[in-house]
Amino acid sequence: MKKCIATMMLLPAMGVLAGNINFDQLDANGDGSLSPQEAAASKELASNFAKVDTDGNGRLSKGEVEAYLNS
Ligand SMILES: [Ca+2]
Ligand SMILES: [Ca+2]
Repeated sequence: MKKCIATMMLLPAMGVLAGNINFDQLDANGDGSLSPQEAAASKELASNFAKVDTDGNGRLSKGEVEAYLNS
């Protein structure tokens, strides 16, 4: 039971970690995708841009960023 409670307390903390990349915050012009310039605001996205951009169109969609974060 104690272990269960600890896990439940850890989950929000993990959410905060994932929240380091906030798509809507990074999408400065609100067009629903991140340009390389917008992604540059996140060190992690900037250094993994090509990896996150799975369809290779030079922009990161919300789905691409979420897929990367969940990988
Ligand atoms: Ca944008
Ligand atoms: Ca893309």
